[in-house]
Amino acid sequence: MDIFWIIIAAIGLVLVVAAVTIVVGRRRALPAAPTAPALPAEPATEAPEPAVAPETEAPEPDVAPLETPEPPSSRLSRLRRRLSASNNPFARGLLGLLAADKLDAEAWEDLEATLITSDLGVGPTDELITALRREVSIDGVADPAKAREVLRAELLKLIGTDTDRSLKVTGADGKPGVILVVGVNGTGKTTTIGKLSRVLVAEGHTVLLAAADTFRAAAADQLQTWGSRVGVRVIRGAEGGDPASVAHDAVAAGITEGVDVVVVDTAGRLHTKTGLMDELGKIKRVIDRLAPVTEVLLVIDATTGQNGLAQARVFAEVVDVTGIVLSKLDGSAKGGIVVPVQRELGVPVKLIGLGEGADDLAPFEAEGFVDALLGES
Ligand SMILES: Nc1nc2c(ncn2[C@@H]2O[C@H](COP(=O)(O)OP(=O)(O)OP(=O)(O)O)[C@@H](O)[C@H]2O)c(=O)[nH]1
Ligand SMILES: [Mg+2]
Repeated sequence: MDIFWIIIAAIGLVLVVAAVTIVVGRRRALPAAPTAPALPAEPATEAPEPAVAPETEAPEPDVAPLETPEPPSSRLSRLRRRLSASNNPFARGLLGLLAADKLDAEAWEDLEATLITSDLGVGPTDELITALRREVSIDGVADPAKAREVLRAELLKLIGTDTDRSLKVTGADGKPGVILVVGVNGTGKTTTIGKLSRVLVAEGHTVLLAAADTFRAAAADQLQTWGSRVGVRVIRGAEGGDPASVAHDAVAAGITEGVDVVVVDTAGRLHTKTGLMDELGKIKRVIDRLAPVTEVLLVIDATTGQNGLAQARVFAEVVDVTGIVLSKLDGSAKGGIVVPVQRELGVPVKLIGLGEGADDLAPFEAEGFVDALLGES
């Protein structure tokens, strides 16, 4: 009997121990939620943002490295393809003549039509055809090598080989040279000044630009973009401000800073000749009082032909132009325009624009131009 009770007690003890073990074990397995407040963990665990951005996050300096413009002397050879027959009706007409094995009346008429279409003008076309007929056409048969030679010589004669086409960029008495750039709107003045400042920089000159086209703020911005690429400063005024005062400030700054050349951009959008005369006249007078204008460049868009030339003539009447920039001679250009432009305005073409690229401006040079038109000899 005693043993029976001892066994019952032992079983009871075992059961109690087992129950206690299970309960304690379960408790341990439960998440320790109450003791560790794990709830809104995000804000607490992330490092607090510093109120002030750390020094290391300062914005990158917005200064692009300065560009090195191409030396002007190598440009025409690089750009000659843009004047070649595939791009230019003038060159195409001339080469068509060279390719003809027989120069009959029809061939001469075709050539004449092409030359007129290429804006060579009626007078120069007559002169060229007369000279060619005299020298090339022997018994109605053309000798292509001879034709090329004569053509080259006659074109050079029309364009002029002993003309001084250098830019006057040096002022007197230690003052800067001043280049005033004028022309009908859209012809390429601002672009030309941008490209020209690169030519001047490549030649080792120090340059200052004057945004005296105060019609639109965008005009000054456009100039600034060009200038900043080669480290050239732009003096600008308020939109709608007095262009002459911008030109004055720029030339005055140029004198104080001792720069070599100041280039002045102007607006082309003047509707009356009187308005144009007043504005350009005032700009020029104001500059001349400080440092004489050494060069007045008239920009003419070669694609506008005789019409563009007629518009350009108004500028030549109100200001003494000393050189022509013939822009946009690439693409649809009509190279023949060089001849009437010089003849009618009595001023040499000094620079040609051959594209929208930064270094697509070349010094004009008769031999290089004619050789580019006629292709390799
Ligand atoms: N293809 C080609 N485009 C050119 C050349 N020169 C200028 N242009 C383009 O002609 C357009 C007008 O040029 P701008 O320099 O703004 O002309 P702008 O005379 O200053 O014009 P305004 O300030 O309005 O009087 C631009 O799109 C130039 O990129 C060139 O030689 N060839
Ligand atoms: Mg402009």
